[in-house]
Amino acid sequence: MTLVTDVVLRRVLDSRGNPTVEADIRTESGGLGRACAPSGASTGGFEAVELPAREAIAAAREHAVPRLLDGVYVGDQRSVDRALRAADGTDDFSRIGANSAVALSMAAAHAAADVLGAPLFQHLGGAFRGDEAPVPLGNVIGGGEHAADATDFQEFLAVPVGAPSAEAAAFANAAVHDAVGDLLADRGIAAGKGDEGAWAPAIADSEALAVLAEAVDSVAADVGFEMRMGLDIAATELYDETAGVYRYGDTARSPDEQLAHVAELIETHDLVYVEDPLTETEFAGFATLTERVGGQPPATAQHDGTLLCGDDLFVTSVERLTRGIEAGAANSILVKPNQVGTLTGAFDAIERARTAGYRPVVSHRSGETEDTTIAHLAVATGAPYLKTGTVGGERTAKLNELIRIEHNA
Ligand code: 2PG
Ligand code: MG
Repeated sequence: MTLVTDVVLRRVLDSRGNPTVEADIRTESGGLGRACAPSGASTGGFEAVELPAREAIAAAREHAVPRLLDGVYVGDQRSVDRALRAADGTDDFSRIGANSAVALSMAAAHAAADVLGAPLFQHLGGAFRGDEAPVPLGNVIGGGEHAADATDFQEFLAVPVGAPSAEAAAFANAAVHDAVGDLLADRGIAAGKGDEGAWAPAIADSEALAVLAEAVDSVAADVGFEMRMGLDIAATELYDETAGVYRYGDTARSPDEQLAHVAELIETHDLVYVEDPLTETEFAGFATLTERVGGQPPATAQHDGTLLCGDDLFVTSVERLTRGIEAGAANSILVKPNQVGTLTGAFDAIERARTAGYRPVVSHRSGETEDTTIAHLAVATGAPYLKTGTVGGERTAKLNELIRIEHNA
């Protein structure tokens, strides 16, 4: 019933106007699944390899498609992903490209859901999901690799911890985005938008935090539930490996100073979420920081301390996460299916995280499409957070899908 009978790969546009890979998978019984690969700008050094779209498509047509057509059932996701791994034959998908792999892996899952006539999250295991939908994390101010001449930190996030629903949270984040725009205008600060639709003003991180705090407080007063703040520091991008320092424009922080700076920001601003505060090889530094702030208040429904999330540190890899768990590094993992190349890889990372009490945060990439798979993945796995921006069609595609899922629509 669910045997793969046809696979099509094409180049489509992503939100930066770059080519990305889209996959269509058809089944024997007429099921159709379609998915697109996202693409990062601040990619971790240990991620699975993205190839130029044309190259990835050619390689996948040659190596992966024949295997998928050779008796693979879309309903058995592990066997789909095993076929992709076998077709690739490397550890990092450098032969067929993690972009082709993830598009095919996700398209197979969509095809299986289509055959079942069920929403994707149910096929992925969401029949036993809890009552709570994931809370969207809203990137409202940003710089780093996502915008030139803006903040040093990559993302300043609104975190609607007290939202009664994902829908309320998504609208609250959009209201914070709007309020930040007004506050920047009041201060006479011009700002365009970065790759994820966040405001990208040329201001210091401290001023961005002050503006965000004001916006979050005013929206919290309006909506009547608790809103907090978070950061994605994306510190790998700030780290100068040769000099062994974190660079902030003309100034630099040693690894100890960086750690102390982040700990102080968490304490002063009651940050509830901090991603990649240190560079991607700093398991020991992550462990020190986690010990210092990971189990402390602020307490929220999602966690009883600040979530310290590893993105470049873990790259959705069970092996790197296990190393982190053993070292006590971080207490949360960012989950991006394209970092590992398959849905199975993302699921296994989430499972490993859960057994160790690490919170999984399912995430978009800075380069996105209208694909909504991550909204289903977050719901299916009961992830407490979904990081997927606040405004812009490729971001609202996921948020609106989350709202539909919450409404059982
Ligand atoms: C991140 C992501 C998404 P990119 O660092 O978390 O916000 O950015 O896709 O550029 O790696
Ligand atoms: Mg990140």
